[in-house]
Amino acid sequence: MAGIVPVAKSLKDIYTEDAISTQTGRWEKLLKQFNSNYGHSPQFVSRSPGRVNIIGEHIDYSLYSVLPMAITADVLLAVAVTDDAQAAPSSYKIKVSNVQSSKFPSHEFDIPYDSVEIDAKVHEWTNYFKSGLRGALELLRKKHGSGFKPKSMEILMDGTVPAGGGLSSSAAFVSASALAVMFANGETSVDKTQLTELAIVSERAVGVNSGGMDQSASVFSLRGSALFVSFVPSLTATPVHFPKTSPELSFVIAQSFVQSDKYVTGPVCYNLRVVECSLAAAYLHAVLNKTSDPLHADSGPLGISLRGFHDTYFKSTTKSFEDQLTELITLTKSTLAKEEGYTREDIAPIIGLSVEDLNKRFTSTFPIRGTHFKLRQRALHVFSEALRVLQFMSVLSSTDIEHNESFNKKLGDLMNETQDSCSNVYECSCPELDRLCAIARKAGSYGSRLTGAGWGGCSVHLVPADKVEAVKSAWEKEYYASRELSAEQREAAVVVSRPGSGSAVFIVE
Ligand code: NG1
Ligand code: MG
Repeated sequence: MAGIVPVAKSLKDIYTEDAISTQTGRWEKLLKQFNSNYGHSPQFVSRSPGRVNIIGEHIDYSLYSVLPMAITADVLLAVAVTDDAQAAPSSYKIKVSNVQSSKFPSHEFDIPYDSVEIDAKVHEWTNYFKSGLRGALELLRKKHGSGFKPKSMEILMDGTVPAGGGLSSSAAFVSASALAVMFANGETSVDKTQLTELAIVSERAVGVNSGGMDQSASVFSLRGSALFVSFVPSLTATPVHFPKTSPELSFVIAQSFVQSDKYVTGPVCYNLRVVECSLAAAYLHAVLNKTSDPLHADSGPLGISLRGFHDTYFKSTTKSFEDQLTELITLTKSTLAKEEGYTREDIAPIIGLSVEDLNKRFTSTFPIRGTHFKLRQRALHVFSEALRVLQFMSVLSSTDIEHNESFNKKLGDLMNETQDSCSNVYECSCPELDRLCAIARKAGSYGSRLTGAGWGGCSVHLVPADKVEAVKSAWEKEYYASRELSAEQREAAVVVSRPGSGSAVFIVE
C-alpha cells in the first residue's frame, strides 16, 4: 500500500466521529496558542498518531511481520515557515515550543546548513524534532543537491500520546517532525514509504536501535483498519479489517503507570534485546548455514537479523512459512541449548570474531551491560511470536470460521500466549503488566497482553463489548485504587480504542 500522505481539509478527514468534538477544542487551542507565542497564525499542522500493537511484539527488529493499529492520541505540530532573510547566511532558525511549556521548555536553534547536531546522551525533548529534521534534510539533499538550504520554521507542539507508555509517542513525534520539515520545504506530496523509512532511521539517532513497526503504523494507518506491516523484501503495509463478530469485540488499552525507560542500560534494556537477537542470528547463521560470512544475513539494526538467517536457511524450500518457523523452533532448542545464556567468550569463536571485535560490532553503538546473553530464549520468543502473528492473520481471514465466541477466543488465546512468552521467555513484562492482564482475563477479556516495548507502559485487551465495564471496574478495584494517581491519570488510565488514521497535513486557512 504505497501512497502519498493526505492533505486533510477537515478534522473529519482525520478523526473518528466520536473524537471530533474533543479534538475540535484541542485544535482551536493549539492555533490560538501559536498566535500568542509567535504573533501570527501557523500555515499548516502536521499530524502523526501513536499506535497500539495488537500482536507481534519485539520481532520487528528481527524483520518479522507485525500487526499494530493507529490510535486517536497523536502529535500535532503547528508550523509557520518564516522569512529566510532573518537567518544568518550560514544557518537557519528553528523555534520549537510545546503547549505543555512547563514540562517541555521552548528552544531556539540556529542550525548550520550542513549538519544537524543531536546529543543522544542528553534526554532533551527537542531531540526527536531534530532527528526528524535531520532525516528529512537528508532526503531533500538527495533530491535537490548538497547545497540545499532549509527554511526557518516556528513550531508549536501538542502531543497526547503518553511518553514512555508503550504507545509510541517517540515515533509519532519523529514522523510528524519529518513530515513538517518536508512540507515546510516545499514537498507537498510526501511519499508514505519514504517518510516511514526516514523516520525509522532518524529515530535510531536518538538512542534506540528500534525496528520499524511504530513509524509504519503512525504513517500508513487508515481509519477503521489495523495494519499488517512486513519488512522483507521491502517495507509494505496492508490494511487489515476486523470482521464484525458476535459478541462484538473492543480493544481496550490500560496503562500500568510504570514508566519504562528504554535508555537505561541494564538487564531490562531494549537495546540489549536487539543485541541478543542479532547475536542469536549470527550464531545460528554460523552454525546452521555453515557460512564463511557469519556476520551478514540481511539487514536489521545491527546488520544481521533472525529473519536473514531464516531466509538463508530455507533458501530453496517448498515448506510453508509456518512450517519453517516451527522447524526453526526445534532447531533453536538443539543448537542454542544453554538456558543460562552465552558469554562473549562463548559466542566470539563461533561467529569468527575476537571478543574485542564482537564488542565493537554488537555492543558499541549503544552501551550494553551484562555478561550473559540469552540467545536461546530470545530466538525462541521471536520465532514463536512470528508464528503467532501468522496464525492470528489466518484466523482473521479464514472464511470457514464463524465470527462467534470461538473465533474471538482463538484471537484472544494467541494474545495470551504472546503475553506468556513476553513475560517468561523474552522477559520484557513486569509484575504490574502481568497483574493487569490477569485481572482483565478474570473479568472476561479474551486476550490480554503488554503492548509496545514492555517493562511498564500499556497493555492491550480484546474484550467483548458487553464486558468492557466489568473489566474496567475490576482494574479500578484491584489495580488502580492502590496506586497514587492524579485525577488526570485516572481519567486517562483506560481507553477503548478504535483503529485511527495515520499521518496527515492540515492546511490552516
Ligand atoms: P515502543 O517502546 O512501544 O515505542 C518499541 C519499538 C518498536 C518495537 C516495540 C516492541 C521504538 C521506537 N519502538 O516500541 O519498534 O520493537 O518496542 O515490539 O523503539
Ligand atoms: Mg517509542
